[in-house]
Amino acid sequence: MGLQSTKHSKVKQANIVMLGLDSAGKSTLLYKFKYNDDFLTIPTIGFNVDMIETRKDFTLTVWDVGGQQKMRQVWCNFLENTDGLMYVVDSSDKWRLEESKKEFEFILKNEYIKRVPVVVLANKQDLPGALNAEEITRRFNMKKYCSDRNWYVQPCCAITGEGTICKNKFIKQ
Ligand code: G3D
Ligand code: MG
Repeated sequence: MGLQSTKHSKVKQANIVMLGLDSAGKSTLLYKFKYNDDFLTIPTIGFNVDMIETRKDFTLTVWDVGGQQKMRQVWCNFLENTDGLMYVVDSSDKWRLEESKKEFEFILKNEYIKRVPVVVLANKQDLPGALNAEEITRRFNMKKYCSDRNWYVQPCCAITGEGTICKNKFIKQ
């Protein structure tokens, strides 16, 4: 796998799958990446997909897959040809943190994304009591569960866009 480019085009392209529980902020992040704007989101039924031009010659195809219980069962169908996984966490939702972690651990076992780099987006940092990146790193057992791949935990706020542009992604920890 890796970056794709064709003979006739110098544009490189990578497939990014964005997962996380419902309401973590995936669709808000996607709109922020794409339009640098706020959107009124509605719960995603199925998935959204968008191309994001990061530079003139580099495009990310981002798959934003619904996070409701029913959709989690089909997450694995989106993982073939994935170059990077973005896992979005509502850092302020302590009640569902364990549930989110379980889904994360489960998806990491999938063969298609073995050794694929992971960025955990510790979203909703603007909300009171939100766990910071260090705490999410610890709670998600990143060092243990991602020991076979490059990973990074990025604190962010999809509403303001803070933390959504990071130069050091996919640093091996
Ligand atoms: P999802 O695609 O992961 O299911 P959405 O989540 O993007 O639909 O977002 C779910 C709700 O969380 C939305 O609010 C959205 O505005 C809010 N949200 C997303 N990111 C942030 C953030 O960084 N900070 C705060 N405070 N809210 C955020 P509603 O009210 O429409 O349900
Ligand atoms: Mg959504």
